Amino acid sequence: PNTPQPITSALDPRFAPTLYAHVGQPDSWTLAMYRSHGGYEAVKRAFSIGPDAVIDEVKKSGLRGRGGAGFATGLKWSFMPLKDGKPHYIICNADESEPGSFKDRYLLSEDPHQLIEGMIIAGYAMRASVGYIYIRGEYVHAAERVWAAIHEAREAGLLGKNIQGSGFDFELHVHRGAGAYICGEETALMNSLEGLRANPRLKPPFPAAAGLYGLPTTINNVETFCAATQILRYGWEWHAGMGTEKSKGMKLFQISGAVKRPGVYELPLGTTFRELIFDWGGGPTEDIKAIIPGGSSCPMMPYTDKILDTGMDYESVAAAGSMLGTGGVTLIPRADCIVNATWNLVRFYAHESCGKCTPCREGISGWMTRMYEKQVRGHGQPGDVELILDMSDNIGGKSFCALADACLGPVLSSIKLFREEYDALANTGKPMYPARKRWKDV
Ligand code: L3W
Repeated sequence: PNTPQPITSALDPRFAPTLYAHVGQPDSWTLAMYRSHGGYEAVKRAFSIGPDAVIDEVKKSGLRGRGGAGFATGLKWSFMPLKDGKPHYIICNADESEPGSFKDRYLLSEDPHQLIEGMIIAGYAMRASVGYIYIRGEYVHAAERVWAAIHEAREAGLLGKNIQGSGFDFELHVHRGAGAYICGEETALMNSLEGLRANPRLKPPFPAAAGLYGLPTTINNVETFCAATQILRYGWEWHAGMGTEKSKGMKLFQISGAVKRPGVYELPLGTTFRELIFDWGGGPTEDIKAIIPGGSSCPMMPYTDKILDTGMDYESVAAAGSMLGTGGVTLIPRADCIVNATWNLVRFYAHESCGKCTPCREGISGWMTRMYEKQVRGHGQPGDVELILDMSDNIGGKSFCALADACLGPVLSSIKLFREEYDALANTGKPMYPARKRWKDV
């Protein structure tokens, strides 16, 4: 299960090769191969322009966090106090676990030096001397590749004391998670790194003020660090020249579900859903009724011409009523019972709840899961949908972190879009679309 799946990554020849340019190529994970195509030139440039200019460059590039929130990266980096004399940390969030998201795993396993280079650049810019790469427990193969790449980089003098005569000391460590989605929440991740139970912390204070061990910390996603490498290599103008006015650069979009060519596609932000699904994904395999645009936490959208023609950038997807998130697009077939499909997601969030706060522990893991099971097993009663909505109202915005709200994304959107399916199950106990045989049932 830890062997990478075949990659259907496709680079659009109209755009300069970037993050996935070497994914899938022989020995792409080795230092020799990485250097053969200009690897570690970006870090040299960073050392030559100085830390403040690096932050300025990332700011001007318009890069926004690729883990789901889309927060401005340069701004986040500039929050780190510079003259406090305390140790600073940077962390790479490689706990990719959001259903529908599978872009980071290939960056980690196929091009780990791109990430390491981005982290050296970020560490230099933010005066951090230690970086941690927190890798999802199930990504065994990816963790081994990253660990080996760090070893190679250290041997080559790219990590350690006085890197390449710059006077900058930087060390990197890999930390493997144990398979909990909540560890992708940045404050839970820091607790986990500290050896504590992975319960989220209250924000503010944000990590730049009080992060790992209470010290200034910046956490970015794998794709964000890799994009920083490319920005330092090609310059901010190159990055700012792609995408839309407020969503700049290329993005790793993932497509899965009922589509002919599922995979990861590197395309400019603002590319339409239609282009991703048809030109790159080869089109749906059957009649589709809903799209999840950015990983399961993002509300479902109807599969209509209007949505298909919507650009995949932070603003356009928000205007269409959802979120771009990680860019993990999932197509839901017409013939699948939406209540059953949503129950699948509810069970995921229920299982991954850390149990710290009552609305999530009792609301999602308890009440919501049982209500969905009741419907899907055919024991629904009139009034159940109203009860689910009432429960959602008592959970939404009242939990400690975003996990419970994330679960309500698919719940509320599926009720809004496909109320008739919910009513049919609640009132008659019979789904409008009976469960189909799956490979595991055959
Ligand atoms: C300083 C402020 N820093 C915000 C920082 C904050 C964080 C970043 C974004 O969740 C989303 C979530 C999921 N001063 C600051 C500040 N920051 N205000 O900016 O913060 P935030 O709170 O908007 O988001 P988050 O907690 O990082 C991430 C969505 O992503 N999502 C999740 C995907 C899951 C994965 C995965 O498994 N790998 O990516 C998908 O859509 O719902 O909204 O660093 O500290 N005033």
